[in-house]
Amino acid sequence: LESIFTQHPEAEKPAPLRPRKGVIIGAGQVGLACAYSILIQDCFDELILQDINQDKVEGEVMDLIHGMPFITPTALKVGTVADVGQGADLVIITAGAAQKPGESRLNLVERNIAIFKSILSDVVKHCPNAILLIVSNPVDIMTYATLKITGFPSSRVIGSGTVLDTARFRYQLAQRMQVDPRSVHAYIIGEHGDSEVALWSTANVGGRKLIDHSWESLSTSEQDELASIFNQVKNAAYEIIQRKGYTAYAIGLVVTDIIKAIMRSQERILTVSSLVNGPYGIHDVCLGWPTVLNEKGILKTVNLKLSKAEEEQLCHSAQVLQQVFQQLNF
Ligand code: 6V0
Repeated sequence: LESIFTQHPEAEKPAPLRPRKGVIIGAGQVGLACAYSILIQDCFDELILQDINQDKVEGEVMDLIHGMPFITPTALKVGTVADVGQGADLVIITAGAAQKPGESRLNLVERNIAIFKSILSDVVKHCPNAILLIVSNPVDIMTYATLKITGFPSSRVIGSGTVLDTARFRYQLAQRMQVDPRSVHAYIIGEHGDSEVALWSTANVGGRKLIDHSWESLSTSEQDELASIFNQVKNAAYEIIQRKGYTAYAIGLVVTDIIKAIMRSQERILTVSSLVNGPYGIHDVCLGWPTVLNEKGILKTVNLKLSKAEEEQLCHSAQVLQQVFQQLNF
């Protein structure tokens, strides 16, 4: 094929640009939904998929690669943080064990922590400057465990937190009010799970608060309506898993949004999970909180002004997470 082109006699070699490199560890349902969304939104120059199931990850990469002519190309590879993934900017962890019949949530956490310990020793060795984005559940516990295992600065250890729950909340409210979800400003914080907290006191649309005064000032039917919206948000994953066995597409888009905020230094506010130390007497626990992200990871967090009820719910959520961690053999 050499004869197709005439090389320019004075063509200069371009100075090598440092490629934006990402690694996804765990190419299961969630890892692949992330990979697909990351590829079509052009987040990295190089993306590496790592999984213990070598045949599966090879097949997935072959399948994805055949779509490259339709998108801005990314060098997509099978590999690990110890080989082609060395020096990655971002390492996304979606690896995890699935719950076995009869197994408690705590057993699952212990198995996932064992998996994380084996994965993270290579990450620390070969990607010492990476930002880590944890997606595996229970995400707040796994984010805290990652912080302890790696010793990385807490500004570089981020969990997907309640970004997905916040998206579900905005979607439900938007449906009810018939507006675009992007015009609804409302957050879910705390645990990504049963103890999460809806910030009703600050929820607003078009500059108008959803609750004018306090929750107590609402009528019973108004309270019931809002409570039902929040329950749909909280139970969304159970409802989906009951029908199709897992959730993947929305978390894939969530992860991509977090990655774009970091790689493009957007300084966006997202309710990621990270180490919280101080506000409302909450110490030494990772949970979802409105956080500003840039190319260095976490830049700053919002000083929330919570209602009394929200404060109590958030402190309870922090306690739930701390209790899980205390029961672990860590
Ligand atoms: P899955 O489809 O079972 O994929 C897990 C993958 O991890 C499999 O391909 C495994 O082979 C792989 N794996 C296991 N051990 C290792 C290891 N040591 N190294 C590399 N790969 C390994 O699960 P799925 O993709 O559905 O879910 C993954 C995780 O994401 C689970 O913990 C979910 O609970 C969690 N989710 C988190 C969400 C969030 O909002 N944070 C949302 C949805 C799911």
